[in-house]
Amino acid sequence: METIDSVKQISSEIRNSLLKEGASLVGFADIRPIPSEARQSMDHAISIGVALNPAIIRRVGLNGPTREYSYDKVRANSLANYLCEFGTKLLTDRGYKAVPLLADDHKKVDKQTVSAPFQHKTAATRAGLGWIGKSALLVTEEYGSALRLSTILTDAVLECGTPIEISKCGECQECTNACPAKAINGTLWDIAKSKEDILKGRNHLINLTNCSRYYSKTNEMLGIVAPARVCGICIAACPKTKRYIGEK
Ligand code: B12
Repeated sequence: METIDSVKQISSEIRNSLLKEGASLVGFADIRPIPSEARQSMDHAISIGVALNPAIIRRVGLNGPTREYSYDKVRANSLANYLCEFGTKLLTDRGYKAVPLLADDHKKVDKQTVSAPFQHKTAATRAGLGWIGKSALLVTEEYGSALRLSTILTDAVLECGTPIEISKCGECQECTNACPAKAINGTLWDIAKSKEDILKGRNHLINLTNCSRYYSKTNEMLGIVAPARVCGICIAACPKTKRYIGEK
């Protein structure tokens, strides 16, 4: 039986270990509002964020998609995957169940709905790490959207953050105006829509066809192949990202 002290202790041990191993952000989430099948019957999640290289993101803001960003995406995914497996072992060594959901989980994406079985951004907002921006990306105070995410689902009781359910984008339209594909509608994230149907929650924010078409065309010209395909213009345009990369 967990006591408040034991929950605090394991949470701080896991957080500190992940930060020491290279995580940029770590949060604990109560994910019980998500359908049980999607969360594999686990009640909690650990959200892990790995920041992208600020100089590389600055150049995406100036030049659009680049090969160097595709390499940095692979680098950040690889660290996020390592941290995910490292954290999973910390939990299973203590007798808890833990399921690692890796950063590069594109193979699990349903082609019809263009969605994974569980969304990393859901764990992140539930952990209180940030909100969903007009870009449909997670926006954090510390790194803006310049983060790759991985998630650990677990039955361990953890000291959970306060979920963020309201967008803090306000009147800002920087990502909407920057997107060359006109894929961003410019509307505020409405969690009621996401709760009703997560696809509806995303589709009121972005147009996937426009996003994918632009990214496929530019990546082909640059010789970038899946799974390293990138755009990143909406990441670079966010004022919170700009603060992180030293542009504001
Ligand atoms: C399929 C996919 C795509 C597709 C579709 C994008 C989409 N938004 O669905 C395409 C190919 C277009 C794409 C593009 C990009 N992607 Co992508 N993609 C994924 C993937 C593999 C699955 C996403 C998914 O399931 N979509 C279904 C929709 C419904 O969910 P969602 O939009 O991802 O998340 C919603 C829920 O989390 C919900 N939500 C949030 N909080 C809560 C709370 C509650 C209670 C509920 C009910 C719901 C809820 O709101 C979110 C917004 O719609 C994820 C990895 C993953 N497993 O999460 C990466 C992921 C979302 N992509 C990512 C990135 C960075 C990109 C790109 C910038 C590409 C690039 N590398 O340059 C672009 C940006 C496009 C954009 N503006 O959204 C990152 C996002 C990181 C971040 N900071 O937010 C992820 C998480 C990968 C990672 N490991 O870091 N992607």
